[in-house]
Amino acid sequence: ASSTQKIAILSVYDKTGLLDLAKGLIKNNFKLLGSGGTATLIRKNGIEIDDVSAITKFPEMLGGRVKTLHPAVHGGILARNIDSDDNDLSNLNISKIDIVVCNLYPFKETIAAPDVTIADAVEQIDIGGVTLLRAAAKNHQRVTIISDPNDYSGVLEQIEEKNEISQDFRNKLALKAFEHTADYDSTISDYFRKVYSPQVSQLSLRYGANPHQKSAQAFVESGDLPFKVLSGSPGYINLLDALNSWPLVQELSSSLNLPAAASFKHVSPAGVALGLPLTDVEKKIYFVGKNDLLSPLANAYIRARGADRMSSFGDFIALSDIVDVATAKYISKEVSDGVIAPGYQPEALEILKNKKKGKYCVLQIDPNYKPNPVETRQVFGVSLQQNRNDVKLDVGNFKIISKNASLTPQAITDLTVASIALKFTQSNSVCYAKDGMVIGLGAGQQSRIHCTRLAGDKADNWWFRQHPRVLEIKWAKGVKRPEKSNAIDLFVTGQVPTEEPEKSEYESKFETVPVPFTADERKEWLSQLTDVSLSSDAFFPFPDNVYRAARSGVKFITAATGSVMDQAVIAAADSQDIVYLENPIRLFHH
Ligand code: 93A
Repeated sequence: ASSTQKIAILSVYDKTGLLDLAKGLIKNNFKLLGSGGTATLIRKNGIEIDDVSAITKFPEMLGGRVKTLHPAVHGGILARNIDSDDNDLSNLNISKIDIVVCNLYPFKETIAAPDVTIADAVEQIDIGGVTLLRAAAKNHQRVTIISDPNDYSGVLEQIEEKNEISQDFRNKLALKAFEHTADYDSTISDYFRKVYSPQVSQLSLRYGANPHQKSAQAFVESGDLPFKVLSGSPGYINLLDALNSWPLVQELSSSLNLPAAASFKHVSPAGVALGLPLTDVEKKIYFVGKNDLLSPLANAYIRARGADRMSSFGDFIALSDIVDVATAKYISKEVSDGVIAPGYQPEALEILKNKKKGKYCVLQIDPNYKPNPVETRQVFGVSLQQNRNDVKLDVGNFKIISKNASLTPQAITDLTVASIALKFTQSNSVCYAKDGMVIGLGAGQQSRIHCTRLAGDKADNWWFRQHPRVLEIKWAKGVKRPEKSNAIDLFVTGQVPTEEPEKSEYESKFETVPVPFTADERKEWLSQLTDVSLSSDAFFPFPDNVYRAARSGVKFITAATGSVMDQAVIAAADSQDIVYLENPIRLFHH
């Protein structure tokens, strides 16, 4: 080759458009070099091309495993237009390569076949091609890398028009090549995770969000999964719940130095609580038996499960501490899907393993696991990336912006519980907390006042469940816990059925049907609910939220500011003598 003649090296598995490209390059005075099959096809069609072995002085070997891996090739590709590189090349009699055309062995297509063996898959791992792509892409300052047949015509057009390829086009082609090799490598590691690392760094799931959504799996791209499956087999939504609820209880427990529990449903908490002692009334409304074992962790879960028994039905549980027998026994009596905790006492694990005929999902999380600070997910084929919301909430240092500034230690605790709960709740969200537990949470509403009402209504229900008339209910024989919870919910929300057949169904649950509350009775009972704390995951756009909260005994609020209505919102709080803390951090979560 004369020193001015440009050189293109071609090595493609997918030979689409190859002949037209080769013809075009020849027409523009390029010298062509090709690997075995590529050169053969081009030559057969009467186009002049040399074998790569003409410059390597080595034959292809190992059945094609080594074709282009040679300093004559990679020196020619990687050399810059600088004197020292030019000297090296001329000393070793190597020519610069200007264009690399390469696409890779069909690894993806190969492993898609049903009976593929590991040996088949291994043979389709392209080494030399990836090296060509990466070397040429690295040196895109000088070299053009074409990895996609769709770019052949664009390259030829530029050569025809101005006898060169623009830097801008070379840059884009280099990016495309890097994306191609990255995608290729991730396909390879995905394959080997499944064959060499199931249950360790990869977990196949029966299906995704719905039974028709196949190919579901959980995996980490380095190291091992941070949890072990001790029993059952988690589903896709179980894992969404587990991986949102665990950091919640971990953060809450370490913030307040008490055991913490969360009861999740559909990726939001139904209940969150600290392991504080239960009153006799609480024991009753949470179905704690006279002789039931209790422990701080059991108390935490009993309260988390009891806040909103309707929403917690079939929950996924997170526990901050090693699970003891008391906690496992209480869980064993409730309808629940699974649990995540840092460990289990052997006897507790046996109890949980026997739940749901062995199908109860028991996960053990590594409490020292630190997730990557950058998190990425895909929606509709587009990747979205952000830093994790790993901010620490320090409610005690939030600024008080109301007239009433008498914050109590209990309120700091409750505002912390509510705010940390919201950090892991689908937005919009508003949370009411009291005595170290969530008593009402409104999640996933587009309107803030709807969150405030929903959470407030839930807090009211929790309070009405403690009314003597509910505590004194005489149940018919054989009525189960969930049926009791459903009937109580109708009773306390004032939705007692009046029409058949629902009326009879409802009444059949009781030995004596309780008399519905009058409006005055409701008002009187609700007026006794007080010292409730409320957190909102973002600012209140209107003062209506504050008035609604006040009707459920809210005396402490923390929310972000930044609304045009801030002043009206604070004025509303002042009118209700509420202590209002400015949360400097918005807590949206999706
Ligand atoms: O087995 S390889 O990894 N060893 C190599 O040195 C090598 N060089 C190019 N595979 C190699 N290739 C790949 O061969 C290219 O990526 C392309 O997919 C294929 C083209 O082979 P042929 O020209 O023989 O059809």
